[in-house]
Amino acid sequence: MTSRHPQQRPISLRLRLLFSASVAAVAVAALGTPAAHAQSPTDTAGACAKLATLSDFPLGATQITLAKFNARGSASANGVALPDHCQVQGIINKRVGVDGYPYGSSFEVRLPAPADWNGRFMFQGGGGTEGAVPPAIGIAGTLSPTLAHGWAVASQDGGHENKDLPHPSQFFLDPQAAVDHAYRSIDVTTQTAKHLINAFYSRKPNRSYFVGCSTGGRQGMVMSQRFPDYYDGIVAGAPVYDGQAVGLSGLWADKAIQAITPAPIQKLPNGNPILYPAFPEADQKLFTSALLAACDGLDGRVDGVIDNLRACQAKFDPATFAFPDTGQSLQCTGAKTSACLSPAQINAVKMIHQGPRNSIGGRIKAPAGAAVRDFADKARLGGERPRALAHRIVGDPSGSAGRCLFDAPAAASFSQGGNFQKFVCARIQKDCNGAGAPICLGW
Ligand SMILES: [Ca+2]
Repeated sequence: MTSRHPQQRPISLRLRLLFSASVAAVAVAALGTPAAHAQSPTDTAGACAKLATLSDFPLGATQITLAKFNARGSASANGVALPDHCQVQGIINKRVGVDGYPYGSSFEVRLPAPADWNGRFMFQGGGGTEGAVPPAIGIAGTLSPTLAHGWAVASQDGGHENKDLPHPSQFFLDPQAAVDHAYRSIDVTTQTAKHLINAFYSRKPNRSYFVGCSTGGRQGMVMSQRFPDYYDGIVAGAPVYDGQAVGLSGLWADKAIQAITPAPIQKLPNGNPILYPAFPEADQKLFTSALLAACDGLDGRVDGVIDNLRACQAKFDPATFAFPDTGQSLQCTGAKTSACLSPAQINAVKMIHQGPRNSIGGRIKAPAGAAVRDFADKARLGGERPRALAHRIVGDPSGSAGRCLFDAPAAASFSQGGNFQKFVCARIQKDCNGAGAPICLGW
């Protein structure tokens, strides 16, 4: 493995080994190699303690904060007792961000005793916007915890700790933290984990795998493009692309449903509104049955799956649809009953399907994955062109601030000078914050 910085070479689109989860599970299970030598638990504990004083890390700014030997059975995961292992924690590039909050890539590496090590290394991918180091026990489907099967495992926090921040999305306002979450944290953690493995076992892993789902799946794809030499195999489960499109579309849908939720809107203990009464499950099922009745057969097979989306979009208008067998219109012509949806519900569905728009009807993000690429932050996804709005939200997007959020791209025209992040925050607050909560957009 080499440890070149991503800027030092062109992006490679080579996908080294991209498995489906099931194929990968079979493949990696067949690649085991016994550890070369064995040590007693006492030796293992001593070797573990020595890692606390290791100094020649590939990244200079590395601090080890824990090097602890855990005896077999002292902890368990998924009902499986964890083996003797060395638990190492640390932080790389600890610093204060431009927003004044502390940042750095915190990581954990768990190393089974040399006698138990199968010679392999697994990186356990992150989830959501990260913000905490998950226990590096080796979450990998039915192989979990892989630590108990002899794997050395690493995990990390994406370069920020939510406990240190006022909001989980705060880190998007620090450019380095955004890059850390995009790809840098998994890069430096990989290098550091392999260094620790080499120090602990006196040899490199003979096979290395990246396993992740959701954000971890995205990280797997980023690994394949930016760091194709790091891993012999990658399991990229349900990779999340274009998080901005997903986030904005979700917020837009919440807005549409919230607008028709009967007042007073109840709230969960955490303050989030309960929007379920606007569109309860029975009404959701009614809509689904109408959609299937209109579109299932358009792909040539009535199988409960709509494969011809374009034809469906051209044909199906929930405001005018009537069930062919009963003639019942989907939209109520009178009072709301269990057999129809109110015009307000139909309108909300059409708004959601239309996707986020600004106040003059301009498209911000296309729904259903057809993202407007100008608004995709490719840096966050591991690509090369960090130029567009990230649309990350700090604060409460409800109320007037939420309305202004969808006009935010207009502010992008002011991005050529000065500190864009602060400017957008200030502008949104100045224009929209009279009755709403503070809101800022990250870059
Ligand atoms: Ca079908």
